[in-house]
Amino acid sequence: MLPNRFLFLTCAIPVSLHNIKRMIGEPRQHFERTTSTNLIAHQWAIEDAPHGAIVTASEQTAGVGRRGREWVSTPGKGIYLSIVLRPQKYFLPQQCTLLLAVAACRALEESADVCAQTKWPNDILLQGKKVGGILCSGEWRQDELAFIIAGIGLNINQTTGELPARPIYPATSLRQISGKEHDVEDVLQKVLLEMNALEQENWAAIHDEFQQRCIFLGEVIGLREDNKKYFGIAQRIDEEGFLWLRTADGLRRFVNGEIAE
Ligand code: BT5
Repeated sequence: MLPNRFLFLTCAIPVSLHNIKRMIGEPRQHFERTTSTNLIAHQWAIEDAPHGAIVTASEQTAGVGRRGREWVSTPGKGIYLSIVLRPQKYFLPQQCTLLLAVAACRALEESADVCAQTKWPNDILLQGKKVGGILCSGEWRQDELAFIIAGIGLNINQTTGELPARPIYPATSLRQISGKEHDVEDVLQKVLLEMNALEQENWAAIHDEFQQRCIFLGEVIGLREDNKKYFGIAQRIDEEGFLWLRTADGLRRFVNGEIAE
């Protein structure tokens, strides 16, 4: 049984994460070089950062992905952005990942003649290659969500040698796909504009756009979770951001995982 507050997201009213209208993107702390924008934003949120505050960096020395993996953050060539969100409604970190993924896809498409796709749970792809990743985490106090830190890394102007080698879904940058250099700050502003625009859209439509953009829905996939591998048909991503997989043993619901092949 879903909490009543879930109705806020499923019906056709704006997502509108916060009661007091605040722009996402203000206030902003920018660092030429820092450890991880997620880490700084988390500390700032514990202190007093309001809903919508952002931390950006030109370079990260300890950028992180899921499970403590490294996020390669080439100086001056990518977007390293973390947003403090204080949702006043029922809103989960994995829903926030979907929201940010849609904003990033739209921003990339506004910046160049590209077609951006998502790969559940947290990847942004151009031509089947990983151009960005999202890391959202929630801070809970008792049963209440105090804040979410929504972090995104987007590769903008990196050349091949500046990105890590990956066996599947190799890394790429917007420049490698579009064939030209881009203004990193300009793309960043587009992501923020889209985040603000999405707050005025309804969750059903945003969730639907994420699914439309997701590369493997309807296909047979292998999914690794906690050292176990599951095979099945990826059926859908539900409104709470879970993936439903039809396996030989029936339907299973996943909140996270690695698409293996
Ligand atoms: C992610 O993790 O994709 C989430 C990355 C989030 C990074 C942002 S940057 C701003 C904010 N501050 C932080 O410290 N983090 C966030 P995951 O799905 O676990 O993918 C990590 C894997 O992607 C690594 O193990 C590499 O294989 C690969 N990888 C690392 N750097 C990459 C890059 N720049 N481009 C493409 N792939 C990369």
